[in-house]
Amino acid sequence: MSIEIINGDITALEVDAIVNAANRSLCGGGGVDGAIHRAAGPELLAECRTLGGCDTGAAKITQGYQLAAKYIIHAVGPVWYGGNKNEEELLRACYRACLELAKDYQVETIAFPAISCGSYRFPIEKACEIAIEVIKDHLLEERNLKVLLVCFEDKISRTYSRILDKK
Ligand code: AR6
Repeated sequence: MSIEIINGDITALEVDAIVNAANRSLCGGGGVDGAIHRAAGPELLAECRTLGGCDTGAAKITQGYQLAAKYIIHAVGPVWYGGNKNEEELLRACYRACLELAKDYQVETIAFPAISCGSYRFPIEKACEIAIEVIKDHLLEERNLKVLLVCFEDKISRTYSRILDKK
């Protein structure tokens, strides 16, 4: 099964699609969202403005503009409020929505940041487990898809490695 953990900046990857950890406005922000908008250039914001925002747990796709990636899949993860606001299911839905879009657009390689693990404060262990569970499930049907889990923090790459080794 093709899941690879890599460290570094998602904006530099030569893949078919990178995923953005966006907010509901889809109009940019900090963290990985800010980095992607800076690297892709202003045409990205122009396209995002036509999309009418995005619900939490859902995703929308745009072109990659100045990125090497052909597409950007903008996913809106949940803010962690303590666990009683359906956060885990929303994060699951978010990963599923990205993978469905990837399928619709014939994406062969997709790179994910750790959605909701920064400003949105999702517990890292839980978020990594959800990501791997949903991706593994999807890979049972989409055997040719290659998935990169891109880590900007050591703690996240260590957590992914541990979970992947265990399963
Ligand atoms: N490449 C890969 N991963 C990165 C990069 C990068 N260039 N930069 C940061 N990360 P966050 P969220 C990691 O806060 O929690 C934004 O303002 C980062 O270390 O970017 O889903 C949006 O507009 C962390 O592990 O996203 C929203 O308002 C992970 O990406 C809000 O933040 C996610 O951190 C979304 O919050």
